[in-house]
Amino acid sequence: MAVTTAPLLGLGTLSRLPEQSRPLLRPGSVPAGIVHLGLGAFHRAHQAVYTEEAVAAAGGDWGIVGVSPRSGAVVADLLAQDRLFSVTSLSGAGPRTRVIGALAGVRHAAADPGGVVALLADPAIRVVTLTVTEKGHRLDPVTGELAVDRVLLTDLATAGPPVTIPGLLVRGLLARYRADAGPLAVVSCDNFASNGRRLHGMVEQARVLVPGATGGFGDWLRESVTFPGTMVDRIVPASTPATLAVAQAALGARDLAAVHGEPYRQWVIEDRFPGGRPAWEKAGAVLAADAGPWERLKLRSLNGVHSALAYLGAVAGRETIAAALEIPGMRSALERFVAEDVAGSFEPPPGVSVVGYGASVLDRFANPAIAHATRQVAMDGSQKLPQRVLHTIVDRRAAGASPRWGALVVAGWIRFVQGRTDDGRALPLDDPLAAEIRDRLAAAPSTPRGAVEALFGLDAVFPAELAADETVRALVLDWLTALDRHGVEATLAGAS
Ligand code: CS2
Repeated sequence: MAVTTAPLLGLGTLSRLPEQSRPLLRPGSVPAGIVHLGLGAFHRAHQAVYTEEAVAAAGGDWGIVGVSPRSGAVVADLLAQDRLFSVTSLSGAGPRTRVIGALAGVRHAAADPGGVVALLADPAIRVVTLTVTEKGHRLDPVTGELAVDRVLLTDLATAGPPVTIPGLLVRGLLARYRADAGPLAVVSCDNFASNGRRLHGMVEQARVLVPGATGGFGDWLRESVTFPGTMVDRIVPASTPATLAVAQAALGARDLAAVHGEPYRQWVIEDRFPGGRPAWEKAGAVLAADAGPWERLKLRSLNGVHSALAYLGAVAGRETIAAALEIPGMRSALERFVAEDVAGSFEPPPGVSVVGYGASVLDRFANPAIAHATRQVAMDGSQKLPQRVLHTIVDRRAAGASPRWGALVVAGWIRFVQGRTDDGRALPLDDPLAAEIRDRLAAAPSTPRGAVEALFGLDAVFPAELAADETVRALVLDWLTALDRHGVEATLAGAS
């Protein structure tokens, strides 16, 4: 019997898709107005969805040109599918799949950096959005200073094709200035504190290393380019073969670029767009004068808790976030982290209860339909810990408090980077500072105190005043000693 292979998703299959799965826009029907750097799963399930709904509701030439900085695979898949891809929302109510038609184009920066620079100088482009991860910004997580290594220096100071995000962005902005192509908003959609201000700082620090990027260019940047801050939120695990299978079952077509996530989503955006923007508020986005309180709420009460579940869960041998949350004592420890440490560490947005928000976050993490790998969330801890956990600890210490539960998360991270589960299986360390972390641990006495001393010396992660804080050291050492002696499950079961 002949095996019929489902057709590949594309313009030719649109009419055969179930009504509820059809895109709101036809790719290519909306002229480009946005360049997005970082064509990963999160962008496809978040900004692209908001933008499609905004344009469908209020119009505007806001097609997205999606740029993949490194991977050519996603670009090839999207080109083969006429730039169409699907997003599946997963919940207890079952999967819901919709095809998104917001992409007006796709580019592979590594293959054509000059083309991306020219794109940023195109007057039709009035907004640039980025999801390039914390490490993609090449900023020191503690100071926010540009981490200028040999690769970045070469990329900025020589005339060769740019290979880094700072290189691409500054060269693109310089080309735009020289082409007098008009104002622009450059919007960070990554999870770090003051993301708009830090991205602005990255551009300012990088441009002084680029020949010709001073003088009038600096004035133009100040007058014509904004860097609105944002808070972005949707749980979107990496796609797996199961993601593609669910999409194919829903669409009757193969989608090589399918992504999946929870139904919930949120986007808070500082409304500073000199060249205009899509009506994202029509798709449910929140426009704010200052995204800061929302960022802190989300980074500390969601991402901080996510990291805690990732480290403690992975060490306890749990593969997913939902499974880690089921460890006896875990939910109450996280509720106390939010209530006793996070809630008092910052001023929340008006009318928002941090404890209430924290409870809703735990319900989202418990979503049985989402298999979010603890190891994925555990990646890049050295880049994530500062804004997710250490800022809470520093602010609580400044208020004279003892952030006991925040210290548990730090101890969990240390246990994780030691590289073994409680039952002795190896744990991967996917982190830009992996080599330094391993070297420091190897050079230290293999005791909890040795590990704390070794890692608190990482000034790219622990600010000096925190590293020297005896109260915090003692709290972390207490937890690490318990985790080391009794393991995660017994430690959480006994935590009170
Ligand atoms: C996660 C985030 O992988 C991670 O670090 O904590 O991607 C998280 O899922 C999103 O920020 C949720 O909005």
